[in-house]
Amino acid sequence: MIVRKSWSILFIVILLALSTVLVSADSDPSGDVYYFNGPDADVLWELYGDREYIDVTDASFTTTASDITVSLTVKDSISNDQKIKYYIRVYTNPTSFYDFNYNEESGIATGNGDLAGYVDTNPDYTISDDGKTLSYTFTDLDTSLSYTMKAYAVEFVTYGATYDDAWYDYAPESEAPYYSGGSGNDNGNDNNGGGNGQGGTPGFEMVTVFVALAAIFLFTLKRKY
Ligand SMILES: [Ca+2]
Repeated sequence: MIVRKSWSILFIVILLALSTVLVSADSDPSGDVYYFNGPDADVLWELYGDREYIDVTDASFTTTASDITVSLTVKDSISNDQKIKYYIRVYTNPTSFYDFNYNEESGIATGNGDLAGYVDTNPDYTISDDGKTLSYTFTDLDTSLSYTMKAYAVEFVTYGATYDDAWYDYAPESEAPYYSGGSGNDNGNDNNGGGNGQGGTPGFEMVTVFVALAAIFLFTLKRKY
């Protein structure tokens, strides 16, 4: 009787674990904002350094059975300046993606390419109590697909510009147009996070699998002793 009960609980634990979350997170150094000199410049991108409100420090997405929650954290706080925009994308390929964009206290979420059809014109986004993290949950998606994240913050020099002089910060760094694929050859102090995010492949943390394995281990111990 006890054995059967144990196995039932174990089964439930495994089911719960497998159906909960997959987290992919990328931290990003601070002080690594780049300046885009405009489409006609000889040098398009140069390291700028610190820039309030758009210095991304973390980007992550969490996948559940039907939803994907995306988050972007900046060093100072999410700004409502009209020249500042925040973009978070999860994509299955370069032309198929879900986008969440935020600017001036309003946002929009869309599906594009193979993922077209998702439109949320009044998205229920959240900003954390400390003002640093912007989050949004895409609902009722096919979460069995393999998603990759790309997030960035941009501050345009001129209001209304869409491709002009501006400051940018990307996470992970490998998604940036100025990413050179290595460390130490971008004039400076970027990529100083050691192995964290270097190479930029978001690592899926199989948190739930470890939970399940730990549960199995504990139940086995209990049954033996
Ligand atoms: Ca940064």
